[in-house]
Amino acid sequence: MTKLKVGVLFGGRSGEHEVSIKSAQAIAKALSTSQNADKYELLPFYIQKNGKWLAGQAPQKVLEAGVPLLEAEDSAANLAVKTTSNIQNSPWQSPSQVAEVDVWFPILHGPNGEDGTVQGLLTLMQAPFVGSGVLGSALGMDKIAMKTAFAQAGLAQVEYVALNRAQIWSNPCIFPKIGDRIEETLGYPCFVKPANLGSSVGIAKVRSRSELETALDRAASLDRRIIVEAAVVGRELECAVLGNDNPKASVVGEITYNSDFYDYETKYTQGKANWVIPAKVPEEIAQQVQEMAVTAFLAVDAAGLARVDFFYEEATGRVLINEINTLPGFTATSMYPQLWENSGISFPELVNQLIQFALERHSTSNQ
Ligand code: G1L
Repeated sequence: MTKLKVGVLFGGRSGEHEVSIKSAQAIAKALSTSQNADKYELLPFYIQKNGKWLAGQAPQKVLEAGVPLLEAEDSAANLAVKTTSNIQNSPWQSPSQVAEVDVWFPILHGPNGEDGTVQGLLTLMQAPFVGSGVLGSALGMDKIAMKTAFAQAGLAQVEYVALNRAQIWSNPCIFPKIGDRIEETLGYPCFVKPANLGSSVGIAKVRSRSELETALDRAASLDRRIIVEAAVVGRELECAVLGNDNPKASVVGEITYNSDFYDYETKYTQGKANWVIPAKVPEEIAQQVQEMAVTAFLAVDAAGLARVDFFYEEATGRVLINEINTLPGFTATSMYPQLWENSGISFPELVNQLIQFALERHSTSNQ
């Protein structure tokens, strides 16, 4: 039986380069387990921090070492892509090993942090790939677009105000109105964030009009689109979704924090998190989370996989959706695979199912 060649595309120019290497390592290991080794053959492709695509020995070396390849080390490496002066690092230049791939695992953010870009490239190449397409990836990356899709699907979510850079900067007369609107609809404290989830910088918790003004100005210097969200006091629940048109939800997990750090701000900076899987919540809450997770998955046109994050307000019994992540952390110990492990799907089986869903979606797509 000829094996299916699985192209694992990892590394990349984003800040998540190292996370990408760890995720690719986990996938490579899963492909070599006894249940998968007869069916699949790994073809790794490594995108260096400088944007160069490497195939052959160099990516193998990176997977073995688990650390980035230094730029000085790449001279002897096998370039997956020959570059020309005007099209830098485009995979159609010399698609040698690229053309052999039967199905892709794109384990990276778009070249400059905006997503849907890699998925667009693979779509143009008419190649099957794991995960969401252009639309799902793009909606999963932009908090404003994501929340619009959630609202349309009738999902309860945190109150927010969406803004763009021009509104914040171009007309000083508008600013007091923006401030009033934020204070009326959200109050303090609230969170100012760049809409692009790829960038973790620029998030600020604000408690007054002057802090709000400073934070909006700073956020506008980092992103054209800005979102201001109300603060929620609630437990954080997460649910994994797997499938295409008829996706299934995993058991629900909870992220808890050391009580000393039970503050939204420190949660993200300190990261003193513990997981409880399955979450200790009433059965009807778990069920509601699972239904909302599937609804969110369909609302943004996700495919293959997504992790959906929620707030559970115990005082009111309300479940609010926070965000969907179509590119979740993907090492064997990451939340997404752990949620499935606790739902009866092992990591190697998860990788197998994702490949099968990618093939299914490709053969039934209307492109
Ligand atoms: F290919 C999958 F399975 F769709 C996939 C792609 C990307 C799973 C997980 C990720 N995650 C990421 O790329 C990352 C943003 C966590 C960096 Cl590794």
